[in-house]
Amino acid sequence: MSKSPTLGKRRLLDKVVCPHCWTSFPPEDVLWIAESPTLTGDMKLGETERERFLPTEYNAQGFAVDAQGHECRECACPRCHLPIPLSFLEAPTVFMSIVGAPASGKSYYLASSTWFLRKILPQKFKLDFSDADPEMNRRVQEYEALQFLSDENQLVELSKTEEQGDLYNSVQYDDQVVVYPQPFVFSVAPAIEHPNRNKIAKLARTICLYDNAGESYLPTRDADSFSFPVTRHLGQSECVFFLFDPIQDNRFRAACREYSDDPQLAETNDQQEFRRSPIRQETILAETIKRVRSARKMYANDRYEGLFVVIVTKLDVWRDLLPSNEFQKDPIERASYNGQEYWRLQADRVALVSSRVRGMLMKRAPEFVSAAENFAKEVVYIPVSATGVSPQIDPVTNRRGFRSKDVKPVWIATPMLYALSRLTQGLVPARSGESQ
Ligand SMILES: Nc1nc2c(ncn2[C@@H]2O[C@H](COP(=O)(O)OP(=O)(O)OP(=O)(O)O)[C@@H](O)[C@H]2O)c(=O)[nH]1
Ligand SMILES: [Mg+2]
Repeated sequence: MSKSPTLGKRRLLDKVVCPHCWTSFPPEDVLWIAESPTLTGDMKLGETERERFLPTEYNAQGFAVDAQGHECRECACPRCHLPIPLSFLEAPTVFMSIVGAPASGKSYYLASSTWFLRKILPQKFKLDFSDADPEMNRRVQEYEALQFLSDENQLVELSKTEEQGDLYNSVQYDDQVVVYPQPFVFSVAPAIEHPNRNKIAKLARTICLYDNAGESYLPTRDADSFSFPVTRHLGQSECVFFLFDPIQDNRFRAACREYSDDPQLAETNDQQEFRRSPIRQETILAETIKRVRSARKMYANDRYEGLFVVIVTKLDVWRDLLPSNEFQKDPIERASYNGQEYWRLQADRVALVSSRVRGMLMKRAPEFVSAAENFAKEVVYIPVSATGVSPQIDPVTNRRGFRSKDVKPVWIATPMLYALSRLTQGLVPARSGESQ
């Protein structure tokens, strides 16, 4: 038995950031979760949770051994005691936040994009893209299964993300309870066939994403607080995906009605029916900017150094507002280098579409564009449709939903491919204008 916390031959990072409470700590401080069923009870998480402990013994593979002699496989944060996948100790984490108004399409975007990334990344980019912890990602998997694997004739709808419930974890600190949002965690690394497979230790990343209820981004006092820090991942995020839904904006709605009969465009004063908030999306952007600034302790004139991606959702409804026929295919292509074929992102095509979408937003929501660009150094506008079609209404039950056979997302993997190409090195190659 060894006494070293090196996790066998694995190379550990110098610093780990907890995906729950965002505390950073050296990997040797990580707690382990007892494997033995008799070792239960944790002062922060309750009596039914398995014991957390700082090990004194490790086996030859580098796994901690609990007081009953069982090999442990799971780690926990030394501050909040919530579980941390081992990949957080090994591969640098890229934090990303999905932000937007209620019903702007965040959960549909998340489900469709992860579903397609699970295909495109291995098939085209020769990358492994997997759940860093399937238990933590259970909700995303449920969304994906509902959207893509349901009975093809049945109308299904993803439910609204709640502000409480099983997407949150409560931690007891002395006399204070703090509620954290559930992170979704993915590992991305070069697969066997990837030309840089030998650099896996350098290139592998852990991706940590959050999907809040839109209400948590509204400028109200109890949306986010010390004991309910549900959007404080913004302080860590290297990439903010801000979802702008044109059909929630009156300046777009009238124009969209000329081209689409999506029920979300119906003239109804019943905000509840389509879960729309009366608070405008520019206000939500302003509140997000305020929170990022405060979480990152930025000065008034500092600009956000991360990537700010405005994802303009529900493209199937407003596509005719763009003078563009760019969306038949994903912006990726096959290329070759030294006789070896590979796939790359057509970043120049994304930039062209971004400038068209920016022009469209500038015409109808100029204050949104100017606030985003004043805040972040790099802003890109990427249109997507998570479904490719409008929701249908079941004549019998009057419920809305989509049939899995109709769902054909458009450009859905583009925001993440773009983010990976900008924020990681060597994982997703990109064609810029010069390298054609
Ligand atoms: N036409 C069209 N409708 C969409 C699309 N994506 C989502 N919707 C509709 O928009 C509604 C809201 O989408 P959600 O993904 O649940 O919105 P959200 O931002 O997660 O909302 P909250 O969880 O309340 O914050 C859905 O019920 C769908 O009917 C799309 O790509 N096209
Ligand atoms: Mg949601």
